[in-house]
Amino acid sequence: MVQRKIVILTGAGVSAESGLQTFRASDGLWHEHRVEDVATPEAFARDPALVQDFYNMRRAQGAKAEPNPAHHALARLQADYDGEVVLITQNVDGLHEAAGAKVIHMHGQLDQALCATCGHRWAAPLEMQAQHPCPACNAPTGRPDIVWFGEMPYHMDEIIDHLYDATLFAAIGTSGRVYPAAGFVREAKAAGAWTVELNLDPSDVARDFDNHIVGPASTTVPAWVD
Ligand code: BV8
Repeated sequence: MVQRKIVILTGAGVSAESGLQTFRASDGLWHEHRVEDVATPEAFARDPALVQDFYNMRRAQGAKAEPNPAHHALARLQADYDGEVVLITQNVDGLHEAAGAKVIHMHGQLDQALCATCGHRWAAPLEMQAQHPCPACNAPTGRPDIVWFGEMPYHMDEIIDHLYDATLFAAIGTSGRVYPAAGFVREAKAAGAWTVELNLDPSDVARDFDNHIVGPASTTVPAWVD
C-alpha cells in the first residue's frame, strides 16, 4: 500500500492576505529596484546599506503580520492527515510556524542573521546595520540569512527526496518564476504524484499541473484542506 504523502510548496501569495507584499505586486516598486537586483550577493557587496534597508523594511512588515486562514489550514492538515504532510516554503516570513506548522525554509528566514565571514547564525535584530558585526567573529559581515539569486537554496537534497516520494504535490500562491522551486512540480509528477496549483492567476508553470483551484488562498486552502 503506497504511503500517502502530500508535499506542499508555498510562495508569497499565501502571505498576501496577512498584509505582506508579494514580489509580483512590489516588483520594481521598491526604491525603483527589481528584487533580482537587490536580492543578490553582488548587490550586498556593492551596497550593503541598500540591501539591509530592504530586509529591515520587510522584517518590520513581518513583525506586524498574523497568520491567515491559509496558514492555519495547512497546520491543521499537517496535524490531522493520516499520512505525511511536508510543507516547503519559498517565503522568508515566519507565518507558517506562527500557525503551528513545521516548515522547510528553502530560501532562508528574515528573523535569522548569517555571518558572511565565519558562517555563524543568530537571531536577527529588527534592524541590521550596513556593516553588522558578527557576535562570533566580530567581522562587520552580518547579513540576512536569506538565499539570494545565484545562491544555492537550502535543504535541496531533503526536498528532492520528498518530491520523489510524493503522492500529491500542491503549489500555493507562487508565480512559478524562480528556479529550482518552479521545477518541483515536474519532479513530483515524474515520480507519479498528482499535482494541483492553488493561485489567484495561472502561474508561469500552470500547464505542468493536473488541476487548478483559483481564488484567494485564505478561502481556497481551508476549503481544499477541510
Ligand atoms: C540558483 C528570497 C544555482 C529573497 C528568493 C541568471 C543568473 C543567476 C541565476 C539565474 C539566472 N537565470 C536563472 C537563474 C536562476 C534563478 C532564477 O530562477 N531566476 C529567475 C528570476 C529566472 N534562481 C536562483 O538564483 C536560485 N539559485 O539557481 O542557484 C546554484 C547552483 C549551484 C551552486 C550555487 C547556485 C535562488 C533563487 C532564490 C532567490 N530568493 N527569495 C527574498 O525573499 O527577498 S526568490 C523569491 O521570488 C521567492 O522566494 C520566490 O522563490 C520567488 C517568486 O516569488 P513568489 O513567492 O512566487 O511570489 P510572486 O510575487 O512572484 O508571486 C506571487 C504569486 O501569488 C502570484 O502567482 C499571485 O498570483 C499569487 N497570489 C497573490 N495573492 C494571492 C495569490 N495566490 C493566492 N491567494 C492570494 N491572496
